[in-house]
Amino acid sequence: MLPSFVITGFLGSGKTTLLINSAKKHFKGKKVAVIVNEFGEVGVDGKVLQNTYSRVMELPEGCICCTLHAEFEKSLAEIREKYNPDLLMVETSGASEPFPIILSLQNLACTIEGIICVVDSANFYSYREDPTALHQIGGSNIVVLNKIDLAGGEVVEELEKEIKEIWENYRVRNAFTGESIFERVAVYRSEFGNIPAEVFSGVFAVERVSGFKDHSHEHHAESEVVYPEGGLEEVERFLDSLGEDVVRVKGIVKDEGGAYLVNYSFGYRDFAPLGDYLGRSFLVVIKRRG
Ligand SMILES: Nc1nc2c(ncn2[C@@H]2O[C@H](COP(=O)(O)OP(=O)(O)OP(=O)(O)O)[C@@H](O)[C@H]2O)c(=O)[nH]1
Ligand SMILES: [Mg+2]
Repeated sequence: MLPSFVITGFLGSGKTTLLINSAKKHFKGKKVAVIVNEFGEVGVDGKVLQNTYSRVMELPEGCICCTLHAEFEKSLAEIREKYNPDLLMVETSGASEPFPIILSLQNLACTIEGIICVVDSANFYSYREDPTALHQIGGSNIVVLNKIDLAGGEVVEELEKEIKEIWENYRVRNAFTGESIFERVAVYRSEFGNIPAEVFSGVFAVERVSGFKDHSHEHHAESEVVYPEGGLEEVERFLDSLGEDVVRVKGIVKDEGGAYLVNYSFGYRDFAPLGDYLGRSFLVVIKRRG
């Protein structure tokens, strides 16, 4: 059996950042494979994670929780065969729900060591009505309140209470017994996804689940790709011009000094230097659907 963790959470909440920081802190000397599924037809996270993990598989466009089952299973089989990892991390797209992936993983002889939902503490109040966001929390047994550096202490306090209420209302239950399928749940607070080693120690392993009633869901976001011709200055102007319906922009843009990873979520922007990149500059723009 291959131990696995699933990382879920709203667009831009800090899932990839958590994966990068966990590799540095907790996975030294371990063979860790990563599968990442992104919303939008061009993948960004795979390119970023490749600098940290030696085996990364990207599943772009389409959602592993509805249309990409077969692809997901194929990727997993390939990774196991070629790399024989000690541990698997799956980053799901910010627009998908964790539970169908849990069922797939189980069917593919993986144990579920934890389902981590990353919450953007600074912006939760602007996406808390989104049903996908609620199911992501209810379908997880570890919630990480991330970006606490951008949120006030009181807000984080309130948020923790609210997460526990959501857990009560949305927690995944066994369809026959009505019992929660999670034996242990916990809330952590973090900056840049830095969470303690105990999260990865096995204490949050989820029992094999069966009898779960799947529910259909819709995606409440849509994406497009734009190709900037200029450098970061042009990107700045583009970001300034965005409407409120845009919740996330990410991409790789070439400038005089080299390539940059561009991140924008809820008005915050960040340009981080990114080693070699020979492709064309692009930005994936994700909007709320009407
Ligand atoms: N200030 C602050 N910024 C953060 C923190 N965690 C992540 N970020 C920034 O938030 C942006 C988005 O982070 P990602 O890790 O790419 O988020 P994600 O959830 O993987 O995003 P998607 O895969 O697009 O859904 C990046 O610019 C990060 O540097 C944090 O704790 N504090
Ligand atoms: Mg990501």
